[in-house]
Amino acid sequence: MKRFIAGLVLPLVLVFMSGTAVAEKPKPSDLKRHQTTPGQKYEPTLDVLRDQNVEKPGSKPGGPVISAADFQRANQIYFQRCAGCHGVLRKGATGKPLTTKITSKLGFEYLRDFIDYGSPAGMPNWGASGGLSKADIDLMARYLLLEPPQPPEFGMKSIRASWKVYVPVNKRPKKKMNTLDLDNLFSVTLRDTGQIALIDGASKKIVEIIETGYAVHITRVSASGRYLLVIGRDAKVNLIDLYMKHPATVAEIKVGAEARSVETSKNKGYEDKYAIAGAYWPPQYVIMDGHTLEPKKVVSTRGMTVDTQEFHPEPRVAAIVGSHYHPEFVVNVKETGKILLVNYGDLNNFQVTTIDAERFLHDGGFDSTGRYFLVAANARNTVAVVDTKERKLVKLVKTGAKPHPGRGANFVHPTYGPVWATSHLGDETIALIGTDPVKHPKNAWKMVQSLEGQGGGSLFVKTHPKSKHLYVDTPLNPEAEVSSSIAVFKIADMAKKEPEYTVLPIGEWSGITEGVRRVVQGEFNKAGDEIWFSVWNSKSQQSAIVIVDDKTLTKKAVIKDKRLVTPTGKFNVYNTRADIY
Ligand code: DHE
Repeated sequence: MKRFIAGLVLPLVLVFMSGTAVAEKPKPSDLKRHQTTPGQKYEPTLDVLRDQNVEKPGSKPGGPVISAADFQRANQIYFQRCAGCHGVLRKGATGKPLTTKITSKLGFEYLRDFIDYGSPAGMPNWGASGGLSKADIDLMARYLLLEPPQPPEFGMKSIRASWKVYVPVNKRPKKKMNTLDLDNLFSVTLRDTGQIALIDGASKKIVEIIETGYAVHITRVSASGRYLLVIGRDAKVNLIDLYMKHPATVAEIKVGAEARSVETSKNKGYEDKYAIAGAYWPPQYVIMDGHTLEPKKVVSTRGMTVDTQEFHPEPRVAAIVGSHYHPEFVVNVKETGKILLVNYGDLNNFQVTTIDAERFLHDGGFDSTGRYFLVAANARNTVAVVDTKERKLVKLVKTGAKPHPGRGANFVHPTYGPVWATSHLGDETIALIGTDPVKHPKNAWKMVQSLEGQGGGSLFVKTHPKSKHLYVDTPLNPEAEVSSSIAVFKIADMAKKEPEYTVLPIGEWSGITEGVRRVVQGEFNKAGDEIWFSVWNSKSQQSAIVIVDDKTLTKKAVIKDKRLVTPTGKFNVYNTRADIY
């Protein structure tokens, strides 16, 4: 039976009626349709910008009166709850623009009621759900009638001023000074403490806790496997040297005020040479020296959207991967829908190939050969495929509602040959896209199968070349049983029309009884015989990592440690550097 989560499909928007604006309290029978869904909540919260003090713009005559303190409070709410969809500058992103030209037409009462009740088209019901108090809703309606404040830019001067080298290259070890099995080490995001835990794959013991940026997000690994690059939401990049007796940060830098992505150069001859980080605010990417993080070049992503070809003032940088075919980074620009092939071969005669793809690019990964890059344009229910060898768009493939692959999962399907998989935030399906244009040309770049999983609210899928299984998480599903468990498909069973899946009760296996126990992001060990899942509770509650034996699908180990606070992403050093997923 198919189960859809109503409303997950659509972005967080205010819907405007043309002409005179009327926002009515929905009828009681309609209130359910106005309920906020998990997909609506999975939008950027710009917590770092939230805490920056910005100047209050002057009110126009007859405009709302807000004290400086109220303005800062409204600003905090806006950056935390609204800017992810409506944009930092209120010019619109996945949500509609909220410029004063528009809001002044709508008027205070309309805005107040809309914020209160939301809309079935995607605007959360902030008041009715208890997300905002009546006083805050009133404040936000007045705030939207003021001109938006502009957070500061962060150009080369600020970037360079934030750059610190703690251990210069000539003071670093010439060879590995510890006994760690680096290839089977896991870098684990401890989201709410702003740290990563390095966990030994064999003993499952935490070997190091390292301070990183605020609400740390992802780890990537340099081509040689020596350096970890970790990015926080405050746009701080940490370069961690795994050769030191005790792996530690050797350099750090801030590339902006808000960021989510980081990567290193992987092309032959350029291994470890460069690093790159992409920012949400200001909208820009920064190319750095791979050994010291010295900033070399900062490039803005502001520009025209691919479809309407209108100017977008704040297109955020989403996923970045390092090409294996050219000295290039593949940089995905979210709001304009452009995929940039940024050539680092000659930074003085800088070349960028722009591929028009689809708006709202978010996350993605390579196919099994490392040649094709597949990225989800999530609010457009599309996966864009780029050939990184020929440097061109191959196809835009329609999927289910709001695809969210992480880096996706590659395996050989019993009927269709090599495929890449993504699950979805907005429905329960898992889309399989054929990736072999040579031996399976009929299936290439088509959704060859849509599997039915546990439910929507999925973020990550995972398998390994040695595994016979595909694992699908559902951490944002509203049902506790679904969000705390994993669905596993046998790849061999996919030859059937409606393959069944096994449910692994990971939350229960963790032995934790408190909290929501959201189970998120599977990651294999180097050997490909076990998969690790985070049991992600809130900061004050116990979390864990549960390790599953891939052959028997049984619990193998549980890592619990008081230092393991809000573990989310896990990055096995070998699999991450070799792009195995
Ligand atoms: Fe992520 C990857 C953005 C919320 C865990 N996340 C990514 C990428 C982007 C992104 C652009 C791809 C990076 C790359 O490949 O270079 N994430 C965002 C957001 O904008 C969003 C929706 C909201 C926000 O304000 O940040 C968001 N992300 C989350 C979470 O809440 C998650 C589940 C928990 C956490 O730690 O924050 C989360 N995101 C992850 C993980 C990856 C990721 C684990 C890497 C997956 C991989 O396999 O590579």
